Amino acid sequence: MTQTKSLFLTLMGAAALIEAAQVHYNLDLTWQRGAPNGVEREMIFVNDRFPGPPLILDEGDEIIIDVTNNLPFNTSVHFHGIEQTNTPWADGVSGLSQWAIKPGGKYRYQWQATTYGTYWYHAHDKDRMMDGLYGAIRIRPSANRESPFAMISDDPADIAAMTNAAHDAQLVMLSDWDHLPSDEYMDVLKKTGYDIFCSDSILIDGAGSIYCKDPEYLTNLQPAPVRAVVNESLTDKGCDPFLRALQGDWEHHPELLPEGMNSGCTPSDGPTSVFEVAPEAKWASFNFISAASLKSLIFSIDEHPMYIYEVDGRYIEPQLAHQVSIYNGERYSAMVKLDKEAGSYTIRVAGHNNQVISGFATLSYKGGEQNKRESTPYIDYGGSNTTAAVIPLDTTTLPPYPPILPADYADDFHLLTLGRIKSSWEWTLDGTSFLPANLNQMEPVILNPQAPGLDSSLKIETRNGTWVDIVFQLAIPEPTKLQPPHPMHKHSNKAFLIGSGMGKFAWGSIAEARNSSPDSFFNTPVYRDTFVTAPNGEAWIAIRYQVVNPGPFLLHCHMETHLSSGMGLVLLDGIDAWPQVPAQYL
Ligand SMILES: *[C@@H]1O[C@H](CO)[C@@H](O)[C@H](O)[C@H]1NC(C)=O
Ligand SMILES: *[C@@H]1O[C@H](CO)[C@@H](O)[C@H](O)[C@H]1NC(C)=O
Ligand SMILES: *[C@@H]1O[C@H](CO)[C@@H](O)[C@H](O)[C@H]1NC(C)=O
Ligand SMILES: *[C@@H]1O[C@H](CO)[C@@H](O)[C@H](O)[C@H]1NC(C)=O
Ligand SMILES: [Cu+2]
Repeated sequence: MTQTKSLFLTLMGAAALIEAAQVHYNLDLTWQRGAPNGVEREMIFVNDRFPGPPLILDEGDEIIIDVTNNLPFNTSVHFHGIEQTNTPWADGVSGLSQWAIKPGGKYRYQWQATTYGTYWYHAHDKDRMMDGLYGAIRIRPSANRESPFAMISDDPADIAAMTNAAHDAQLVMLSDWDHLPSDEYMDVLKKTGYDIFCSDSILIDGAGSIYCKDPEYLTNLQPAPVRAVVNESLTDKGCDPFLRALQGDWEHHPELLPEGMNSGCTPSDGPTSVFEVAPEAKWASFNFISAASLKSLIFSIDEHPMYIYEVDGRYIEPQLAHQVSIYNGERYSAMVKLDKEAGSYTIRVAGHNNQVISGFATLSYKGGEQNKRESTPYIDYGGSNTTAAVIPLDTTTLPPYPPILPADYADDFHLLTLGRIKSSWEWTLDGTSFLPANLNQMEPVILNPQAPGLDSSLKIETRNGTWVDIVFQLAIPEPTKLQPPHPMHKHSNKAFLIGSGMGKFAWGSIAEARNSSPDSFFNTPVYRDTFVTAPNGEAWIAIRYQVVNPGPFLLHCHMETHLSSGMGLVLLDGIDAWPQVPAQYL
C-alpha cells in the first residue's frame, strides 16, 4: 500500500484559505482463496488484506483513492456515511454515481473529509460486499471540535486520556460470513423462493470460527419476542425454520435447498482477533463498525462498561451501556476505562433477532498474559443479558453533542410502504416495484437523471436547500406476523429520526401526525445515517433531512439480500443544482 500525506493549500468557499492535507491510497482488489473462519473459499482481498486496510484521515483532508479492479467481475467502492459534498460522482454506486469498474479497470475516487467520525467502505455492485470487499474509515476530528468527554469524567487527566484514546481508536469491524460466494447465495434464494438469512460465522476484524451447538440449546437461547412467533426448534446453525409465519404463502422449493445453507453445521477452528491495550493509557476507544450483510448484532466487552460517545460518525452525549445492538452499516464508538486487573477479556458479538450465533475476540491488557482467569460475560451466546444489572443501549436516546435540531416544518412529504411482493425473498420500498435488477450495469443516473430503467415511484426529486420528510411504513400481510427489522441507509448527509409509532401512519403530513399523536415524536431526535424499522407488527418510523448536496443518492435497506431484491430508491437530491460531472468520469 502506498500512502502519502502532503500539505497543500485548497481554496474552500469563496474567500477562506484553509490548510488541508492530501492523502493518497491505492486499493488493489483481488479474488483469492482465504479462510477467515477456518474454512477456505474464494473471496475478495484489498491490498492482500481482509478486511481491507483502514483509511485514516484528519478532518478537512482531501483524499484520493485509486481503485484497481483485478477481480474477475465488475465492482465499485462506496464510502459509507461520507457526505460527498460537491463530489456525487465519488459515492461509488455502479449505475447511479458511476459506471461499474470492469475487470482490469481503474477508478479514481476523490473527496473531502468534510466532517469527522467513524465510517467504512464497501462494494456497491450486486452483493460483492458479502465476498469481503470492506474496510474501516476513521476521520480524526480537528482540534477545534468540542468533544463530549467531560460528560464522562471531570478529571482533566481522564479527559486528556480519553482524547488520546479517541485519536488512536481501535477500529473493530464486525461482519457475518458464509461458505458460499454471494452470487451462489442469491441463486439459492431465487431457486428455493425462501428468504434465507443464515450465516456460518460472525467475524470480528475478519476472524472467527463455526460453532455447532445442539438445536435445543440454541432454541432455549432465542429471545422471547422472537419465540412468540417462531415457536419451533431452530436449526443446528441457530437459524429459523421456514415457517409460514415468517415466509408467507408464496411458492417454495425446499428440495432445491443445499445442505449447509439453513441447517447442516460443520464446525471449524478459525483465527481469533486480539485487541491489545496499554493499561497506563487509562482509557481505550473501540469503534465498532457493522459490515454485516445479513445479521443484526449485539456487542459487549466482558467486565468493561462502555460509554457510547459517537454514533454513525457524530458525537453524542455519552451513554453508559454494557451491551449494544448494532444493525447493518451502523457505527458505535465506545470509550472504555482500563481499570481491571491485567488479563484477557472476551469481546462478544451475538446475533440479534434472526439467528442464535456468536463470535468472539479478545481484549488483552499488555503485561497480563500470564493471567488465565476467564472473564465474566454480560451477554450469553444468544445475546441476552446474563444478569438484571446489564444495561442495554437505548437507541432512541442518543442526544447529538453539541445539540442539533431539524427544521420545525418540512417542504416535502413521502410515505413509503415496505414489504414483500411477488415472493418470500423479494422486498420493495415503494410498495409496488423493485430497483432494477440490472441497476449496476446501467448508464449512471448521474449522467442521465431520466434513467429509463427506473420507475417514477423509485425516484424522489428534491430541490436544494429544502427539508424532506420520509415515513417508512411496514405492511404486514397475513399470515406473516412480522418483518425483519430493515436498516434503512441514506447516502450523503445524515437525517434526523423524528418519530415512530405502531399501526398505520394515517396522516397526510408530519404536522398532522404530530398534532394528533404528539407522543410519537422525539424531543431530541437522533441524527445518523441508518434508521431501523421495528421488528414486530405493523409500525412506522419518520425521518427528516435537509437537502444540501445536489446529486443522485441511494436510500436503501442495508440487508444485502433485501437490497439485491430491489429494496431501495433514488433520491435525486437538489435536482435544480446538480454539478457538472468532470470529463474524466463521463
Ligand atoms: C460491467 O459494467 C459495464 C459498465 O461499466 C456493463 O456494461 C456490463 O454489463 C457489466 N457487466 C456485468 C456482467 O454486469
Ligand atoms: C410454544 O408451543 C407450545 C406447544 O407446542 C406451547 O405449549 C407454548 O406455550 C408455546 N410458546 C409460546 C411462547 O408461544
Ligand atoms: C435481563 O434483563 C431484564 C430486564 O432488566 C430482566 O428482567 C431479566 O431478568 C434479565 N435476565 C437475567 C438472566 O438476569
Ligand atoms: C445547496 O444548498 C445548501 C444548503 O442551503 C448550500 O449550502 C449549498 O451551497 C447549495 N449547493 C448548491 C450547488 O447550490
Ligand atoms: Cu430490509
